[in-house]
Amino acid sequence: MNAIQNSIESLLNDLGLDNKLKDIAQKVFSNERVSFDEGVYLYQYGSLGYLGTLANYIRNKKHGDNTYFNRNFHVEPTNICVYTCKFCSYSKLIKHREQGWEYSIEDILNTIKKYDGQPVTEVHITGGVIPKQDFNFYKDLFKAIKAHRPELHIKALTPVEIHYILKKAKLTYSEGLKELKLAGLDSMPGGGAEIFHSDIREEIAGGKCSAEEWLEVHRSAHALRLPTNATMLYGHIEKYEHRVDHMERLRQLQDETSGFNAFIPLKFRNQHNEMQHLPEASVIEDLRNYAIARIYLDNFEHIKSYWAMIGRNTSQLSLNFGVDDVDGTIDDSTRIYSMAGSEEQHPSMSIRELVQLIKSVGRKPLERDTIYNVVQDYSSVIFEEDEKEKARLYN
Ligand code: V47
Ligand code: SF4
Repeated sequence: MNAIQNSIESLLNDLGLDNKLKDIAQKVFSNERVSFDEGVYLYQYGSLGYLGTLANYIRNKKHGDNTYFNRNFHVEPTNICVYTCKFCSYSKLIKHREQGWEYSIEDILNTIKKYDGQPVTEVHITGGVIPKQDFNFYKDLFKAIKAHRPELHIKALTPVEIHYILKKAKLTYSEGLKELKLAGLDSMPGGGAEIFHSDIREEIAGGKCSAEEWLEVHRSAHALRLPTNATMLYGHIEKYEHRVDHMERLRQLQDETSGFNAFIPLKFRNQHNEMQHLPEASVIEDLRNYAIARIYLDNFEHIKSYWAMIGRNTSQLSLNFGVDDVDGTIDDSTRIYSMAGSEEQHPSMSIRELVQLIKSVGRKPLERDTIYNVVQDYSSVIFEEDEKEKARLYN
């Protein structure tokens, strides 16, 4: 045993940890993978301080202080949906379509045009699932967006939508995704994953694509060099072992393809949905969950706290619990979380606010594009308003 390992050993002894937590910490410090049982043990017995220390160690080793955000906006083509996920606060059934919205390609293009001349880099497109918005609708939509603004990155469609539209079009995932890519699709977001385990998935999201189908769509996307993200909806009826099972399946696919960019834990928000009787997870549990994700998903480069869903304060705290990305400017263009009770009722942050959020916890703000190329380093950019505030506080 070398000197560093000796001092880690004695530090761990001083912390009064049980042997299993000590072993897990040793594994993390020597870059070894944590097992399924150890993942469950972390959820059961890892304290916030312990988990934060390990996750922060990994985060700092991977990224130092680098913390990423982008300039993005969302398009939600419809909130009408053939599915009835119990956690969803946003969708309306087709029979109540008069209560929802359903945009045409022209409507969406008009939204895209509102950003002409603004330096946004990504449009995130996802929403409900309806027969009318089929494979050809999305192909034509992507072509129209690219014809208008070729450099705008299109991150669009989850396996829920892909599975539905391609089944209807009688195409395999690979055939369909190939055509969508040719039409302009650049990458896929991480939605629709919920909890993979069938005991939970059938209860909260019965009828939509299965875990195996979700994973297969991402496998096909990765084979076509379409990068994707992955999410996990936590804090409802699932148990700790279901969360670890979810991350285990993602870790295995990532071993196979290396196609995932970021993992995004999504906290279940309980307003205006069929599961509103369930309490929400605490902030402590949110932070523990980010930390365990950072520890367990050793082959994921990025862990994102989606500030529109978790709120900007928890997102800021998460930067010391394994998170290195907070998502983007959003420009009040998504309704999914405000309708579910997020504290961010009109999610929109300026570059200055994002930079301030990151800098004030001692991290380095980097604007990225969707695939994590750095667009601009903001660490030494000074905003006039912040200078004035500094002068007021100091003098
Ligand atoms: O799949 C719906 C979730 C997801 C609720 O890839 C809810 O960069 C909590 O996936 N409480 C869609 N969550 C959003 C999504 C996403 C968001 C930001 C960035 C990226 C990315 C992906 O929202 C759905 C579902 O899991 N969701 N309702 C709710 N009440
Ligand atoms: Fe439809 Fe998505 Fe809502 Fe489920 S979460 S009901 S698939 S919009």
